[in-house]
Amino acid sequence: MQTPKHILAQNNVSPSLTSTINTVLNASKEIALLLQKGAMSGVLGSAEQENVQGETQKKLDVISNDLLKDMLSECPHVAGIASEEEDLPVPANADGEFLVIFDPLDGSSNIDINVTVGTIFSILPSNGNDASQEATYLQSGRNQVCAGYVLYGPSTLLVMTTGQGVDVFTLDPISKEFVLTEAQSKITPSTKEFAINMSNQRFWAEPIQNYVADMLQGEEGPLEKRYNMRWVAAMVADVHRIINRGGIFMYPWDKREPNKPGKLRLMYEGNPMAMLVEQAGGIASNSEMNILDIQPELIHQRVPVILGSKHEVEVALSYYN
Ligand code: AFP
Repeated sequence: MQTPKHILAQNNVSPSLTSTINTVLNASKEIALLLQKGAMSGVLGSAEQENVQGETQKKLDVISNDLLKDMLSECPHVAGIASEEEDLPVPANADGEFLVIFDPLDGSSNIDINVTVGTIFSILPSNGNDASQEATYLQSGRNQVCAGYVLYGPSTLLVMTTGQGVDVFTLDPISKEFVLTEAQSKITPSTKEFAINMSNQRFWAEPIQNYVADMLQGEEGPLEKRYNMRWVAAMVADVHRIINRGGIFMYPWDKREPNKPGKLRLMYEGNPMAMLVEQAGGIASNSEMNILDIQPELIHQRVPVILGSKHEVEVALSYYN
């Protein structure tokens, strides 16, 4: 039985980073327990407040955020945290080496209908800078020393990378340990499965309109393949399917809110997922460049996302040229 600690030791990950990751995992185990109890724990429904993105927070969004924030603040290696649910970065320990950035509960509209949600996390070096300042967090995804997600589905899974491939662990409900169940996961380069919210079609830019139209033509169209479509409304679950069996996931720029370049957040969703996808052999782009090379300007910055199986993402990007 190999736990994350064993794998991190094999990969020569420092004790301070291992301890930081372990703190995220301990919080995620508490979140998993609350989700399993569902309505019995009184945590479903709305918290009747909005987050900085103007979205109504679910009770579990707030509880998960507080659990991660409180536990990480106690970890001596954490200099500060940034969360999708917090307006501003939260400084923790002045001597901490790491910044932990997270979406505590991605796909929260799924909570009340008992469908998959997840915690997405990204860890950056603090480089001794002031963790109360947004500028300290504005590092490109290439600086991430760890990225991962915990998926709360029929079983609770941890999918993680420290830059040495992607490993998948399953939470053993008896021992309460994550156990390695797939080492060095790879995304198949070709696919016939796409994920996009089709209800936004009329708002998309021309390249994505054309690409999706060609996919919908199936074998008779220029792509000569019969595609299938899936959409879980939780990026964490859609990306997990792609890591497992390939596919392409798109949340492209659309003209609904022209001053927002996309729906998804660069630091909480784009960067960690891009690192996982790249480490698994796939590609993650904003249609113009690799997501990991974007220099963030704002902590809550949005980003268009096209990611997944290498060959299919290349085909999608060719429509932009
Ligand atoms: P929430 O966590 O606010 O529910 O948003 C989830 C998400 O950011 C991402 O995980 C999904 O892929 C996407 O939104 C779903 O968006 P639609 O509402 O367009 O389906």
